[in-house]
Amino acid sequence: MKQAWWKNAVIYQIYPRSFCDSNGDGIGDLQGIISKLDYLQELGIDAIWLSPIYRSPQDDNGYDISDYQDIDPIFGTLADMDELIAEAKKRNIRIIMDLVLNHSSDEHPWFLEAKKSRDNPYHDYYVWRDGTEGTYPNDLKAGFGGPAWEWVPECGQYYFHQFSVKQPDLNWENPKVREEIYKMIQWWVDRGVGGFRLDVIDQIAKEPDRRITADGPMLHPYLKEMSKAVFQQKELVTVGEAWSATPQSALLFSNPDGSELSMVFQFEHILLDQQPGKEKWDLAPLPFVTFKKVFEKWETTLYQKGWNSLFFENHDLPRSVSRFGNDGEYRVESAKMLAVCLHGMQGTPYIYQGQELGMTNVRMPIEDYRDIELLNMYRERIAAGYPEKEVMESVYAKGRDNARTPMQWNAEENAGFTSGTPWIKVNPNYREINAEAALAEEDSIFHFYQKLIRLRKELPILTEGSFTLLLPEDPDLFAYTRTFGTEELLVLCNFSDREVPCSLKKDWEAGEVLIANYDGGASDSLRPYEACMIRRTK
Ligand code: TEU
Ligand code: CA
Repeated sequence: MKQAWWKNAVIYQIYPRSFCDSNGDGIGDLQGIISKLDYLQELGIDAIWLSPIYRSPQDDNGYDISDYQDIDPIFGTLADMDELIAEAKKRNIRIIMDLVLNHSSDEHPWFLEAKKSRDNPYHDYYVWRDGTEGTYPNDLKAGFGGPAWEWVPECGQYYFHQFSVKQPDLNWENPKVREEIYKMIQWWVDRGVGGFRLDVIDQIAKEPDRRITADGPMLHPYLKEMSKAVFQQKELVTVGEAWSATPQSALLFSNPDGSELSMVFQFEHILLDQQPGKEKWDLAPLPFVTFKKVFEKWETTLYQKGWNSLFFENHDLPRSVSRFGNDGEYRVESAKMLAVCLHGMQGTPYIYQGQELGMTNVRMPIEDYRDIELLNMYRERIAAGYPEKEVMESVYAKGRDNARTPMQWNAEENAGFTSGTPWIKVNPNYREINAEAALAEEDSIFHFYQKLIRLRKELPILTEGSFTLLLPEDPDLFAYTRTFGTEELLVLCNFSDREVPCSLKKDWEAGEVLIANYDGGASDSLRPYEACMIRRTK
């Protein structure tokens, strides 16, 4: 059987609002993306995951959809979308759409009908519970703060929302909802899209009365039904976002028989640098040894029985160079080291826009932030008496806007992102960190990523090889091997800003260095954030 194309693919995520603005209104758009396709082709990626561009009131930057079959005017038109799909195709790039199926916008026609009365034909498209005003059905909380229930006087009922009040949860128990969704997905497949990323897919099968939000009993049956209805055609790739995923559930999600999805995004490595049992805003240092063991667990459990997706960044997360590397003195070295660490593993790697430039977190006054999650948290914590300084430290470390400042294209005003006023401020470091500078420099992070992507195409061991963690207890080094037939690959990464002794390099002296972020150097130590990949034959 032919290997699925996405097994040695690298996928690039675009957050359209912040990528490239073609018409000066300060918001990135589809024509802006089209104008940068050559850049992406040069990087070498196989597919683009587009964060939502559907019609939306933009309460949560497009993750609140009011028409699944239209493009929001701020991003362009359906004709622009067709053009993007066609232009990408010319460059062998597939377009992956972001499907938000757990909830819609409260401005979606279904919801506008549903909230009119209990006997409206669309009422049952959403999740309602009886009650009296002021007494919530239960104490479930919404993702973006406050209760998960909102009162609608016309119905004398509450609707359920796991995210903002403007994101009512769809009722997957209703077969009509599922049918409408499959029809809509097929419509996009027919337009030529190459796959889908499924937003919070583990939350669709909720049972709020039993306080079940993620991973409900009906989740996998629904996924199997949807997969059969629309995903098993045209080599589509599907990746589910699943914060609740465990290696065991991932074996179901990514079963190689194709009965559910191609792969899931799991977040175990992302949830480590916070205080146990608390929120992401409650900061804690990264437990590095656990971090390595988490990857080991995922790499070994899914080997030949499932499929991993590999990522350090996305539009909800801080910049990896600031979070796991060093965004000061060793920014370039550590950005490359993180790339080697991730791209050496088995699974499909994802690059989030700007990661290939080593873009960093940002620090701004609170008025300059735009994210609903961050702003709600700020208000709640200040009201609860947290010191302002502490709240801002959480914002700087974990706020989603870290990833949403405009893409840095060049050293001109607003980083070349827009000729107008950007919807969110540009990171002031754009004069140094930008695509134009990276393209001009042979040793740039961009060219390093380009090489890693090429290696994945050339070396089957990167796609197929088994994973063995070395030096599991080492507090600074992340070292592992991949093995495939008679070939072996060593991946060696120093996560510290100090020179660290290491004998592995010497052991592998006879091997071929495939990629490294330093030249030469001692054979018995690794310099700050040094990383390399070495191949040998047994
Ligand atoms: O994110 C899922 C989600 O649970 C987020 O709220 C996540 O926990 C948070 O951003 C991390 O701090 C998805 C989308 O990726 C996100 O952008 C949306 O806001 C959310 O779903 C609602 O659709
Ligand atoms: Ca625009």
